[in-house]
Amino acid sequence: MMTQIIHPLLQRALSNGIHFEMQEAVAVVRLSRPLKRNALSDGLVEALRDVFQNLPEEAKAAVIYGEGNHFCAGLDLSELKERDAGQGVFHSRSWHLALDAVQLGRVPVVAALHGAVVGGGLELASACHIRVADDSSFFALPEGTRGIFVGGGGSVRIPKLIGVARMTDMMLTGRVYNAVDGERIGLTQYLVPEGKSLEKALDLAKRIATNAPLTNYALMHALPRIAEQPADHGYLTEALISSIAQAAPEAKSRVKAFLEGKADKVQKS
Ligand code: 1HE
Repeated sequence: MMTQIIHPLLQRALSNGIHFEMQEAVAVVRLSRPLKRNALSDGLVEALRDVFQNLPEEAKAAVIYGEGNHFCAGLDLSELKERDAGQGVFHSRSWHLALDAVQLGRVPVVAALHGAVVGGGLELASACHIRVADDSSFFALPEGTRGIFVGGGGSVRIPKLIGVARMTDMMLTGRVYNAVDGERIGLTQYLVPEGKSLEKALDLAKRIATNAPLTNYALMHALPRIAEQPADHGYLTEALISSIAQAAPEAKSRVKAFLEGKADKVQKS
């Protein structure tokens, strides 16, 4: 059962094409411009930033999904007006701020994908920590054919998922990946039957919400940085963050519960 929470800091977001509600400890964020296939207008990008920068304290994980038949059709092309180079830089940087608020916020974010996940929509999905696709999902970067380039952090995030060669191919040739191939190449981590991605994403987010907050924080903020450090720096950063995590009272009580036979074992899947 969903309960709607109108957080004062989220008011502007709500009037700009975002729907927001809490389900237990999960913030459920819906792109809500179905008539425009959830195309990301400047207002919607700002709204995303506001939502993820101001999640209620009780949120321990988040899910983002799209209303209608598609997750997101990318940049709202009707707003693509003549911009000089400086304005273009600021526009792209506004996307960076918003999608950084998703990726580097307070809680892990699970994207529930269906239909078109294209252009800026794929950039948004790439800023999330887990991507769950249903069978109807398809992935493309039509920027190449529109005569533009990714501007929402896609050239940083997407090659980390699928490699530079595959992203180059998508943009040069307009290649579209279906849901099965999207999972095969690493665009998504989960593939579920059509209509089931939101349910699966919510299950995962509820589970994530039960983790020790410091572990989730380390996974969001330390792991990606460690992975980009030279190995000797990475080992030191890893040692520091793991020692901080294991010193927390929450870690002590969880390990104690396992040793006393009171916590779940790892089960063969
Ligand atoms: C839009 C947009 C949009 C739909 N901006 N209005 N993204 C693209 O190049 C993808 C463009 N969109 C599509 O290819 C298709 O619309 C979809 C495959 C996503 C969906 O197809 P469909 O048949 O369900 O819908 P439709 O009939 O194409 O669109 C319905 C309406 O949404 C229609 O408006 P209407 O007033 O005629 O009803 C479309 O014009 C509108 N619409 N997509 C504006 N993207 C930070 S840089 C990021 C750079 C990019 O993202 S470039 C890639 C842009």
